[in-house]
Amino acid sequence: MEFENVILEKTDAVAIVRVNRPKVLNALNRKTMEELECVFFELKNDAQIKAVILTGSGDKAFIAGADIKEISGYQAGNGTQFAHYGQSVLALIENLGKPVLAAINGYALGGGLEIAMACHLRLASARAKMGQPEINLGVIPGFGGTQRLARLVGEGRAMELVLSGDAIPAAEALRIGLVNQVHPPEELMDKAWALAEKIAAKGGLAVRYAMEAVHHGLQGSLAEGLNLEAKLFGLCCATEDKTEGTSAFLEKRNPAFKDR
Ligand code: DAK
Repeated sequence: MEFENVILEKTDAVAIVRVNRPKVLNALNRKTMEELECVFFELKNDAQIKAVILTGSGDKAFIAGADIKEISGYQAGNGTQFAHYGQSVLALIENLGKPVLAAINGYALGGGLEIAMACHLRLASARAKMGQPEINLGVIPGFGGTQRLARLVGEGRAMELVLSGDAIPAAEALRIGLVNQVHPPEELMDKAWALAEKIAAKGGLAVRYAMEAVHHGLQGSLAEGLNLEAKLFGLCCATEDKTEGTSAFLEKRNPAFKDR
């Protein structure tokens, strides 16, 4: 399927999704959000694809936020509606059942940082800058930023970023745990690709259950999380991949997982 603002490439088990509006630093308008929804829905249902990289076109921006021109016309009703819609697209990414790696190749601001935080892993270019500048526009983050940022970096740091509107450099983002890795700009995509391929070679069910245990476990108490982990561990034990993985270890060979 051809899209106007999103490019989808698939190679073996890894897909790259590129937001492609470089003239406005890949800002997210409604059409781009709809195209991302279509693309991620397709990737969720594509059994060949086992890991996804999300990035932005050009060398300046990952995504510089929601399209300010578009949101300038919003009133209370369609503002709330847009926020709910955006949150549903980010929830689709977060619950894809396969890892999505954000390759943050430049500015990740506002909605851009929010979409990166809905991804499972974040790798940044050393040139990237990240922040929640919504406060400078008289609004607050509307795509889950107030919630996911605090969960990732803690309440104090999230409060500082959301209230100051300041953007922080990649090195600081790494220091506070907002991104997993920082790389020279020219190496970012190779590093993201290598990590995506590494995860894609694992058993898909174990990857899915591991993501579910970490992510959903954090929503409740420790006891609930441990209970969820035990349940998912039990499900892993019923898979062919567990038989293959343990046999391969004992037979001193590489496992060939089948995601069953
Ligand atoms: N939207 C629209 N256009 C944008 C844009 C954006 N977010 N960011 C950049 N552009 C456009 C610029 O207008 C400019 O267009 P032309 O003037 O060339 O036509 C072009 O991209 C290049 O940008 P600059 O000339 O500004 O480039 P610089 O290198 O000088 O500066 C910058 C780069 C990233 C520092 C600067 O562009 C900037 O500050 N951009 C805005 C960043 C920002 O504030 N992003 C957060 C947007 S707010 C909501 C739901 C969700 C949200 C809000 C409400 N409700 C449901 C109500 C989410 C809000 C956001 O994400």
